Amino acid sequence: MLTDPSLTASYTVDWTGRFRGDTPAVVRASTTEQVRDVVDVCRRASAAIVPQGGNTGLVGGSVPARDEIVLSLRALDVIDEVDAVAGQVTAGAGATIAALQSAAAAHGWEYGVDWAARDTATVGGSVATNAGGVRVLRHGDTRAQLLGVEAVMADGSVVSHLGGLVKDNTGYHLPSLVCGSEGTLAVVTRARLRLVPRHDERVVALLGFASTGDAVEACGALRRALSSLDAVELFFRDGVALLRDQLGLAPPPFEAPAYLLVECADVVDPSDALAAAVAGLGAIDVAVANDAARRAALWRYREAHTEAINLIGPPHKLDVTVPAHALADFVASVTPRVLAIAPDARVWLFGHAADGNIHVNITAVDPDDERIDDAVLMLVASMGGSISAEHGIGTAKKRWLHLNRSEPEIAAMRAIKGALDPDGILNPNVLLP
Ligand code: 2HG
Ligand code: ZN
Repeated sequence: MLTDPSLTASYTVDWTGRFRGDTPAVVRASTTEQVRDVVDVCRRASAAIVPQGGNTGLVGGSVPARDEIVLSLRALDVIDEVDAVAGQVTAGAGATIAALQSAAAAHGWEYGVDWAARDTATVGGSVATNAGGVRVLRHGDTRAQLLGVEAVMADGSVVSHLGGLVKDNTGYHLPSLVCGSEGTLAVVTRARLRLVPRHDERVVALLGFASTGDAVEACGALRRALSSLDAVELFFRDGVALLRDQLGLAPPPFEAPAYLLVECADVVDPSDALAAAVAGLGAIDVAVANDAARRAALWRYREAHTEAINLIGPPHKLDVTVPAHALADFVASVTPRVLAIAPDARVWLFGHAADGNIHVNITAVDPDDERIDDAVLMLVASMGGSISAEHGIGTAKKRWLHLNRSEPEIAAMRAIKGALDPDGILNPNVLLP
């Protein structure tokens, strides 16, 4: 247990520096029994808990906003032997996504969910937030990988459902409910995860387009043509210039108003299939990378956006989805909407094209100016989109939950929360308005 503020400091602020809090204590559990004991003690003392994994979340969901106890799960990092026949593994909440990837790879499998914070983000946090990332188009989100969880409930009981049965229709599926509940219903200690076949033959292409509309059209065509498609990521000319200014990144091989970064992966080299699919897309230019170093260099143009923006931040981070047919329109209209409120704002757009998931980052404005969030999230809702695609609600978005969830839905969520955590000790300040 850490109580010295110089030791607890890193647990009380998020990665962006936007969300800061305070805590009387950080408890670092290394077994499920210890987690249970902490929950027991906290319940008896009416002390609220914020469960925390890698603390890479971007909506203030893992920071003690109101002096909660921080329950760090990072030390529960054991990854059991991969079941190479079933293609499954049980991983501790504190195992990083990168560690999970290497354990899977050693047995001829991969984990299907991946994103830039892989070296720090943990299995427990990814389950709690239903993390998405760059491969959702192929493998689905975290919930789609989740066969079971072990979790400590608010009453101190431990539910354990780690048998890994793929077909198991025996009532309410607690793992699915806990997944995406942001630490409000249970503390995840272990997860049983589905793996996907390892695809070692990879090719990455950077495609330039004259407009967002062209890029969106191309994304649809690539999805229809390529069964090996792993990722289609979208970013823009101004974001690339920021990478140059803030990180000193060399410019990409060509300039374009809009970029798609496309990755194909298969057991046989997918290069020819990708080249054939790209030929008819109307891209203004194309760069292809086959070897690992050049592939990573192209990926950096996309993955370094978060880091570069934070250097001029902290930003408003709005992680939204809009339907495919509205994506180009959204990209065209969101910046003018923001500038109408804050003429000096800088609006940075990038994201996961195939999911319609755009990360709207806004800098050069007061991080607390909620008029900005209002404008963007209401535009999203008016287009039939979601105010949180993959980052969750946390403390940052709960004021806007009603834009996506009806009164009866919010009432049902409250009823579930009340039933499973009647004393309100599990992450009580996130998610529900
Ligand atoms: C990504 O896709 C992450 O890189 C972070 O979801 C997005 O920084 C962001 O807004
Ligand atoms: Zn993302």
